[in-house]
Amino acid sequence: MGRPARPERTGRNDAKGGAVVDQSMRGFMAGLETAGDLRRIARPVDTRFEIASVLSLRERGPAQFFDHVSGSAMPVVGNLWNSRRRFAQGLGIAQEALDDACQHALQHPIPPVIVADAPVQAVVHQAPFELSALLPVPHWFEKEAGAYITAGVIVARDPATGRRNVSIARLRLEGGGRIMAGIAKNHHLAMLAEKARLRGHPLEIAVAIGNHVAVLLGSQMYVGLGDDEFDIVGGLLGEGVELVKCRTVDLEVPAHAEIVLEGVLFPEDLIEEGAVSEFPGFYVYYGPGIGGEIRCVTHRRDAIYQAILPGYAAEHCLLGAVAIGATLTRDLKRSIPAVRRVLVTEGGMGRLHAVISMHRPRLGEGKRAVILAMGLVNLLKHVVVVEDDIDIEDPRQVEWSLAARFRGHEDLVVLPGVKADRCDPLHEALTVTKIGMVATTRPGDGEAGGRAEFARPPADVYDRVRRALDDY
Ligand SMILES: Cc1cc2nc3c(=O)[nH]c(=O)nc-3n(C[C@H](O)[C@H](O)[C@H](O)COP(=O)(O)O)c2cc1C
Ligand SMILES: [Mn+2]
Repeated sequence: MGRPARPERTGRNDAKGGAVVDQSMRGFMAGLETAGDLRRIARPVDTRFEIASVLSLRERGPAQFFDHVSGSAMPVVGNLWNSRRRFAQGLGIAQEALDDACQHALQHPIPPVIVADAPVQAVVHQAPFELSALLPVPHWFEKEAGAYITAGVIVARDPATGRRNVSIARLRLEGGGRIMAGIAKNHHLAMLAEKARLRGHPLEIAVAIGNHVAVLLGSQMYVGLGDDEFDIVGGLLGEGVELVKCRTVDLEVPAHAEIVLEGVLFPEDLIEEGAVSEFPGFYVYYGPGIGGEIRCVTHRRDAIYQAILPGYAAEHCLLGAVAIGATLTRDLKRSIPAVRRVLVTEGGMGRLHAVISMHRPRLGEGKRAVILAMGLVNLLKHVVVVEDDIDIEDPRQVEWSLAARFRGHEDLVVLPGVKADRCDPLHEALTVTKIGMVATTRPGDGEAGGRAEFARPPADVYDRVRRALDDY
């Protein structure tokens, strides 16, 4: 089986010596604005619930750029990466090539490049400061106790191995430079915090805000503990992501980001979170999060603050969906070569539902794929398997498969009482019923005279018309 080739890309710049690809978020925004796909909002907006309301009412269309945020000199951009099409545009490829680009990046990671000077360090603020005065951080939802940074890509180092980790966790502002991070226990960042706690040290972190989609998408890839997500970012960009050394912590951050926060997490310092929104759209009550402190903020001279609408929202769901789908495609193919592609769907909150396409699976092989996928990704609970004649991005075709190829008595897999993710809205004592539906053909389907013989005009006429279709 051929390895996916790196798709052709556009959007290169002519910078001498440095990056060939524009690694900034603002470069992409300029292109969007030219294409009429970025809406500028001149009317002053409040960080308290007003930005949240606009972003949720305009969840899908153009990116939203808030020029005037009350009490802040910094503008805010939201709903920037809210479709698969945008992701592809950001990577300079066609939408159909997004999957292959992710596969290529996972198979051909490219290490970062360290640069000496970075636009993101043009302005430097040292503590003490009031973070909410420096940054226009939105307060999103009514029952959440404070404002959350939602697009912060957190860089940290494993205290035991020194290996880097890159991921997103929302950070709540707690006053002054204080923050709180609610991190799932199974995430690498939580493991690093736990290692630091056992050593009796704080965990240094650096948080990059205002990133190229490659950085956001790379941060979401399910790679192993010790694997540097920045290498995947490089694979997505087609060149090493440019990093600059932080001013006050022993970490490196994307040089082309808009804003960077440098500081520490105190793993012993637990702060009760209360209600927080999660991707199912509901409030959840996870208990205590980890406290921390930001001691230095650097940013571009005219920095733009990026906000990702949390909860059941396209951008939040899709960043996870595309990354989880890509890692599952890779992992399933390794064990079951008939697997072609895995799509984690947006309706399934970008986390809980997947469609797997397979090429002529053997009897029972679809069920094997279902169980393997659920075993690999704790979150997955409803999985549909279809044949590779189906476009899995088209829900109509997937449903057609269920109508035409799925027999409930034989093709349904029901697994009650499987360990669930803490985010599953239906879990009971952290277990849930997981279901697989295998809607693939069986040997003999489609034979002349059978029930699944497609009705078409005679092949000679049909093919002749197809070849000359433009003439009709
Ligand atoms: C917008 C956004 C917000 C997220 N917020 C959180 C969060 O608050 N807590 C968390 O544990 N994971 C959060 N995640 C998911 C993690 O970033 C993701 O699972 C990541 O792969 C974890 O990587 P790690 O295991 O290397 O730490 C968020 C993801 C996105 C896209
Ligand atoms: Mn990781």
